[in-house]
Amino acid sequence: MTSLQRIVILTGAGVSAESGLRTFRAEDGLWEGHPVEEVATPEGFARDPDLVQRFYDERRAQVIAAQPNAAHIALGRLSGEFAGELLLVTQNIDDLHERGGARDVLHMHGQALRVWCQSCDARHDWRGTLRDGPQCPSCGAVAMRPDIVWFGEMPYQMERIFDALARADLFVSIGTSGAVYPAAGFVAQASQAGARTLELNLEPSQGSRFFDETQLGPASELVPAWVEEVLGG
Ligand code: BV8
Ligand code: ZN
Repeated sequence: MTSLQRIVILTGAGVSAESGLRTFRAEDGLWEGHPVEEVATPEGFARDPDLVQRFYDERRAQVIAAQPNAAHIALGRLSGEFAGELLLVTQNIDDLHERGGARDVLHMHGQALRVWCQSCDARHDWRGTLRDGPQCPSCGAVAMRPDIVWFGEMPYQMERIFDALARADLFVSIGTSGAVYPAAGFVAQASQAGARTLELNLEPSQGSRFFDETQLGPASELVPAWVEEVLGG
């Protein structure tokens, strides 16, 4: 696999499923009884800020309690040992890639362990709760929300992602249903730019037809084997 110079990886909730963090579309599309789009939208936050703050307080605690699994650890190894260029983009808001050893992870949908002050625009690492209206460490206002990209909001660092997709030799999608855009469109962009495309997923995704190759199985098995292959055994 030494011909590989530039890899872009996109991960979704499936890579953290075996760490006990729930995926989005496994059950009836509800989250603790709420349609995801209801609690993960600016309108939902405006309508019922307390509900949304509690929803993310709960997610933050779950992320802190979770442990990285073999897939996160294998990607951490790749991040450290791959001689070419690697961009690891995740849709996940957990920090399990980082705790698995990955460096420079691009969280296109934000992070559970960060908050964003709507008064002074500062962002802070945050492991506590927001339900009790804590003051912003920078400006003292009680105006912090989760630093998470909700439906209808622009994902982070899209230019950087598009540039990497345009130059990639290989695009790998791991543990995502291909249901949410713009992430779901990355495979088509990579393919049009001439990259080979590989999907590692428990079941076929909505975009499986766009991939050159799809391997079906749990990430904790498929990802370590694939990393081993890339790093030349
Ligand atoms: C934007 C943070 C525009 C919140 C998230 C109609 C058509 C097309 C698009 C739209 C449309 N209407 C609206 C849109 C746009 C919308 C969208 O795509 N909606 C969908 C529902 C149709 N997108 C947006 O709003 C995005 N923004 O478009 O902005 C814009 C333009 C200009 C100016 C301003 C704005 C923003 C989307 C981001 C929303 N935030 N997350 C939170 O986490 O609480 S999205 C959320 O769902 C996740 O972050 C994730 O990205 C996304 C998809 O979830 P997945 O990660 O794929 O997880 P899922 O459960 O779906 O699948 C898991 C997969 O893993 C499954 O395939 C399963 O088989 C597999 N699996 C399970 N276990 C394992 C496994 N695989 C391996 N091993 C296992 N063990
Ligand atoms: Zn502030």
